[in-house]
Amino acid sequence: MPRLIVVSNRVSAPVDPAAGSAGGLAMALSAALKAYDGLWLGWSGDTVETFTGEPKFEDRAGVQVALVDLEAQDVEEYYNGYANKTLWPLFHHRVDLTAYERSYGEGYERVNRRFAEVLAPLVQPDDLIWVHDYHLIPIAWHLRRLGVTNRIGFFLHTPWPVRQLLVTLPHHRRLVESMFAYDLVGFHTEEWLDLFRDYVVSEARGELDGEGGLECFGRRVQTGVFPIGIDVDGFLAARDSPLGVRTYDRMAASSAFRSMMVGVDRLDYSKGLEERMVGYEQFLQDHPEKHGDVFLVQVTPISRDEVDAYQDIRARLDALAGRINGEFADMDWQPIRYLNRTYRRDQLAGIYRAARLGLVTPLRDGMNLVAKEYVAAQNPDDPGVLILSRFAGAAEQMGEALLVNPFSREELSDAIHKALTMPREERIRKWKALMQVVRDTDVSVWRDAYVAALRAAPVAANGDEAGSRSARPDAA
Ligand code: GDG
Repeated sequence: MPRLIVVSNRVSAPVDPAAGSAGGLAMALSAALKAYDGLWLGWSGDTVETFTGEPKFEDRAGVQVALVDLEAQDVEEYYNGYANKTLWPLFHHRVDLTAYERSYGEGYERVNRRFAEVLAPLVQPDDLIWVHDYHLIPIAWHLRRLGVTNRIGFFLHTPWPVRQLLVTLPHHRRLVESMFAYDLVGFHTEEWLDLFRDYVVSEARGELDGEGGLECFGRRVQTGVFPIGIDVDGFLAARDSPLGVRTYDRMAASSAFRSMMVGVDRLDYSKGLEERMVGYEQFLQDHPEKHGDVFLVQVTPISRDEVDAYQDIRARLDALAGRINGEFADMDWQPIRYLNRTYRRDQLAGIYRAARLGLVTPLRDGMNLVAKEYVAAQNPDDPGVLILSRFAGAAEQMGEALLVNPFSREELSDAIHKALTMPREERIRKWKALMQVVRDTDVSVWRDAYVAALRAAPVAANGDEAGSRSARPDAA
């Protein structure tokens, strides 16, 4: 088995896997790398006065990591700027929040080049290189220019945007052309891959080769769909650990004679948190008889707080949760427990298990692992019901959930009522089908399928040749 080099923006392998970390990519990659002789390279999260290009090597719970420090300007332009203020909102169809600053694009290219310069000397002839997410799309192009001929794959954890929105990005064509320096480009769902193909064919005049490949810009890239999953056994072990069980007991006691609903999401405008609360408010208005019988535990760790849009949504959610509690609460009942903090993974598993209903209602989401964790945590004899947005990538696989349009408060209200009154036999039937999907597509299946496809991909790129053959302009 060749060595696997994983590259992502942050190296967020948790020091203690049972504690976990709030982020889908972090949890998936640390689970994926456990089984491989590998190296994980990315930003340390620290800044330095002057970029050195010298990574720090560490062992994190059995995973070898190489940490790169960046300059403050890099963090501002590449991370807070192009990644979080440009590509993230655009890829989640929030053109209203997308910033189109030239300096962000320059910082993005600079940091991608820097990462490539750090990585190139570490690469051995048989290594496979697997790049993750929108932060690092052009890194393969820079690696090719530095003469790296290894197989390089890219996986996008977010949705791919529709062509009509992608073209609002200055230099959209250059971004897509960078993806043709890879040997394999992977997405979570057929829908995201279709949208990528649509751009390549309709905007860039590329062609499908009939074998899962795309030809464009004088090059060919293999494409594929690889739905990510969770580490099912690891998650079940966390659920059944002493702290997982204690948390379940605590939550079960605190929800005696009441049905608990749970939401777990980073504080992000893509997760549909406002819409969820408004849908729940509608439910409370539609069903006064349920007052006092249900409550929502919403676990929402603060995320990307240096970006204005995140501060804005945080303030709006504080106000909304406060308003709903103020309007409906009684002396012994509060409809929403809104928790801006991070819990350990084993605690989360216990919380999920105690919840009669899992609310996963993003407005647009690459996959969404919370949906899979909620299902995995349930008691097979008396499982809860998953309400899932049809706009999460997970909906492509999890059709047995109650699928909803999260933009409709009435649909959300009806789904909550349906879930709370669903007979046990129906809950068990749905849960079994969903659990089968969660098991069949767990994180090791995802990793192995991707790595096998990368090893099998026809080699398209050839070091210097790839760099020089490409017409991709160098300037930002
Ligand atoms: C991106 C894509 C895609 C959350 N709060 C706590 C906590 N979490 C964990 C959850 C889950 C993870 O964070 C969130 O994963 P998601 O998949 O829901 O979402 P993103 O972070 O946006 O992830 C997404 C994913 O990448 C993988 O490809 O599915 O579409 O946007 O594991 O449990 N974990 C702990 N405490 C918390 O308070 N320990």
